Amino acid sequence: LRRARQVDDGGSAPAGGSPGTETSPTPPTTPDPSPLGSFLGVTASDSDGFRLTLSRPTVAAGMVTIELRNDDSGPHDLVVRPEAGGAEVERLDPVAPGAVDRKDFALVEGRWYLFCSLDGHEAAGMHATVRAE
Ligand SMILES: [Cu+2]
Repeated sequence: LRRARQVDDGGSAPAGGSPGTETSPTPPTTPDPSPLGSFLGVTASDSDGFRLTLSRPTVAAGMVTIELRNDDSGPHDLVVRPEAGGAEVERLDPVAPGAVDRKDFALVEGRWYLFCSLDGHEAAGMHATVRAE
C-alpha cells in the first residue's frame, strides 16, 4: 500500500502542475508562404488622365489573382499579355463604375503588360506593367 501510494504521488505530482500550457509558448506568426504575393490589385481611375494603378510592382510567378477596381465614372476592362508581345492570356470583362471584379491568371516569370482594351483607353494611359518572379 505504501509503495503504491508513493508511486501514485510521484506520478501525480508532475501531472498536477500546469501541463503543457507554460512549456509551449505562443507559436510564432506563420511566415507568408509567398512573400512576393499572389494577389494583384489594379485600380482604374481618371484622376489625372486614364490610369491603371497596381498594388505592387512584383508578384510571385504562378497563379495570380488580379482584382480590377473601377474608381472611374465609366466602364473599364482588363487584358493581360506578355510585355514582349503575344496573345493575351485572359481578360476581365468590363467592370461598371464603382464595381470590382477578380480572376485568376497564370503568369509565368517575366514582365506582363496590363491594359484596358476599350476604345482609346490604352492610348490615353490606361496601362501598366507587373513583373512575375
Ligand atoms: Cu478603360
